[in-house]
Amino acid sequence: MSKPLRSVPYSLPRFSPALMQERIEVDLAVARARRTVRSFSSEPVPRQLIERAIEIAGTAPSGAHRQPWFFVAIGDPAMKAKIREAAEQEERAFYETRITPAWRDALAPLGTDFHKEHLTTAPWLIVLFRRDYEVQEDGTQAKSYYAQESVGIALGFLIQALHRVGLASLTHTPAPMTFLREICGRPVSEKPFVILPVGFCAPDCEVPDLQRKSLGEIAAFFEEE
Ligand code: IYR
Repeated sequence: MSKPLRSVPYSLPRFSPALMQERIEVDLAVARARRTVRSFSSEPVPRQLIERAIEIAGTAPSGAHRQPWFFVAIGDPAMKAKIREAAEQEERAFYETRITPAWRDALAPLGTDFHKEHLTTAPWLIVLFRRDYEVQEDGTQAKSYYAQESVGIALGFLIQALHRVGLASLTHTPAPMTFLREICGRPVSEKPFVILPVGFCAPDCEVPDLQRKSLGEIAAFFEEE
């Protein structure tokens, strides 16, 4: 049986109500300025920034604190080319045969197709793996809990951390993504979750003019009268 962890004191900084409001307004404006980008500059991005962003992602909460994620950051052009080739092969099959009419209709406003230039243009590809169990030193397996949810939260942290320093990203999920395990040399206990191309926006970058749902459309509040 695992022993309970020792408890340590914890507190958060307290801000005045006005400062709390000010800070959250700033954070909202920053969040609203984030867009998923498909057009990257090939300008290099220092590895240190990618390392820090991954460390931020690694602070995400996880089921039973199993931290069921692994990040593979790829800046090597040959490896990126290999990933692009495999991804485009899957995407071509998706767009030509596997896609359903409803899905095609849903993607039409975004104008995506099987060409995945961003996989070789972006200076970094971060491949995020979901770890379903961890093989311990004695050979037994420690299962992850809520691995899918935990990795999703970590990805959210990662995207936001990159955005806050002016780096664009794209949540790219070719299906199936099993080729990533082999290219990245990961064990069978890990499933590819997403490929995240990361970099600066291309100078001529454009994004679809989409609208986000309003607060009233995404939330309900119940308060004491
Ligand atoms: N994986 C494909 C298709 C695709 C699917 C969804 I859902 C998107 O929001 C966007 C694209 C592709 O990357 O083109």
